[in-house]
Formats: sequence, structure tokens, C-alpha cells
Amino acid sequence: MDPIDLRSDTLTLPSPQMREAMAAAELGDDVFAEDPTINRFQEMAAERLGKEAALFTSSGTQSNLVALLTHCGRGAEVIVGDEAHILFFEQGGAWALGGIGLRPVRNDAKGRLDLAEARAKIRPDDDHFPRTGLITVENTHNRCGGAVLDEEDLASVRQLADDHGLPVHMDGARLFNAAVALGVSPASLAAHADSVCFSLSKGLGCPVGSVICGTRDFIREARRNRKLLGGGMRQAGVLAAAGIYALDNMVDRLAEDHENARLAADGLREMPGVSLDPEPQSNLIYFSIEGWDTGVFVERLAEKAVLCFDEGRRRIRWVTHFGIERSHIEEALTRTRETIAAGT
Ligand code: TLP
Repeated sequence: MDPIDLRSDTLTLPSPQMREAMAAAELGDDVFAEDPTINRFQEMAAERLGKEAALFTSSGTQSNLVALLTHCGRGAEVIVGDEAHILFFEQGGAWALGGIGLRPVRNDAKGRLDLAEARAKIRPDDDHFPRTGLITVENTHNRCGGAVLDEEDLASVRQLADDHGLPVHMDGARLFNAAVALGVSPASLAAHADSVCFSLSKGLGCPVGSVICGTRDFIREARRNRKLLGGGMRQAGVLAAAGIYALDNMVDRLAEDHENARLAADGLREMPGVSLDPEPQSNLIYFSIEGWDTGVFVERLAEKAVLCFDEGRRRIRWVTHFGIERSHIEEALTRTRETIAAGT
């Protein structure tokens, strides 16, 4: 049985064309800002997001930490969603390495911040309190089921931030999924944030990388902070070449991943005990299954070579991505049906 790997869109492999682009990349030392491919990629990324400048980083986690360090001094506090990747899956790097506090605010099912709670949690100017330094949003929102935040959602966060003179950082690891799902440009979503990062290594199909976009001054400081984290790049144009290829060739096809996610959801919805939690909006599908321990269910599916992720809140995650075709989803649904029919 061929494995069907739905654990994450980070599992994408570079296509032969992407590998060719990487092999042909012109290289230099980026610590001297002399890698022409990185320079070209950064200009391209900034332009796509409508920002002045961009910085290539090793990962989404590094991008977020660099952004937080650049916006905030030690002792500052960041407003984050209580389901945010920054809060859950990044080892609390802001606390550990930056002396920056994370102040959680409820995320609703659509991945939006509860704005009334956020407003209440922004600190007044008082000697007793830390200073609030930043508001973060996530788009698409991973733990909220790949929820897509639209321009209106983002504009309301922008307004709140402006009311308090605060910057906004967007963890846009899957920003291009959000843009494709909404049929808008990524720049129109990025416009509501001061800094935005997006991942190359997820749906865009690159082997490594992420990028932070913002003003020229912000990116200059971000570059210092990336170096502080040991993230200075040398001949990494070989990776940036994959990013250039992806921005030119891998964005529009994300619509296929979303269509496959809907196909998966339609199949899963019909199975006994299965509830989608929530309905997928992009390439992430979360569901629960009554009468099963999710860990056991995931193991049974793995025995049938359907690989997925036990999210640990009685939810299972499937992710559609480059390399997963419609026929793979149909086959995964058949194997899932068989697993349920065989019983616990
Ligand atoms: N998410 C990964 C895992 O870490 C859970 C995944 O498989 O979904 N922001 C968001 C919204 C993310 O989903 C991720 C990765 C990151 C940041 C971090 O990116 P990397 O893995 O490149 O550090």
C-alpha cells in the first residue's frame, strides 16, 4: 500500500523544476549582502506583500521570534491569540530568549482575536505594569482549523492597534492560502500589519525557508536580530531560488489543495461518528470521531498507510498539499471507511 502522508504541508518535496532552479542559482555570501539570488528573492517577496523590504529566514519559528524581538524590548508584552502557533508551538522563544511576555487573548472559532478582551488586556501606562508592545494575528489560523481572516477581520485589529499606537505582526505562515481562498492579493491582507512573515516550506513546496516583510528600517533591525539568533545566511541563494520559483509557479495551485480539502471533508462528513471541527476553509481539515481514542484511530490509519496527526484535543488533522492529488484523497477516504468499519 502506498503511503498517503497528510501529516503536514511541510512534507512537500521540491519538484524537478524547482530543483533545477536551485541548481542554477547564482550565489554569494549573504552576510556581506552579496548573494544575488537572496537579494532578488527578498525584493520579490517584499513587492508581493506590498512592503518596502524583506528578510529571508530559516523557518517560520525564526521569523516570528525575529519579528517579536524587533518590535519589542525586554519586559514588553505581546497580545497573542490563545490558539496561536507563537504561543503553542514555538517553545515560548519570546520568553526564553527575548524576555518578552506573551499575553493570550481568546481566539474565536474563526481564528479572530476577541477584540474586547484584547482591548482590556492592553496595558495602561502605569509604573506597575509591563508595556504592551505588539499585537499578533495568524492567517490562516492553524489551530482554528485553517481559518481564513479576511480584510475586515484584519482591519478591525489594525484599528485597535492604531487606537493604542501599537504595531501589528502577522504570522502568515500560510498567507498565500488565505489570499487564494479569498481571491484577493496577499498584499491586501498584509496591508493591515506592520510586519508579515510567510513560509516557503509549507504549501509553496520549498525545502526550507520563511521570509519577514516590513519597512526598510524594520528589516534592517530584523537582520541584526536574525544574526543574534545565529541565523546569518551565507550562500543560501540555493534556497532562495526555490522561493523565487515558488512565488512564480506554486501560488495559484494552492486552490487545488483547498479543493482536495473540501473533497476530504465531504467524504469524512458521511462517515459514522465523524464531525468536522470546524468546516475547512483552506488546506487544513480537523475532525473528531466519536467512540474512538484519537491516538488509536491515528495508529489504525497508519497501519493502512494513511498518515495524519493526532492533535491531542480529541481532534485529528489532515493537511492537503503539493504531491497529494484528488486520487490520494479518494483512496485515503476508502481506507478510513475500512478502518471505521473494522471497529476499535
Ligand atoms: N506549523 C507546523 C507545526 O509546527 C505544527 C504544522 O505542521 O502546521 N506559524 C504557523 C501558523 C505554523 O503552522 C507553523 C508551522 C509555523 C508558524 C512555524 O513554521 P516552521 O515549522 O517553519 O518553524
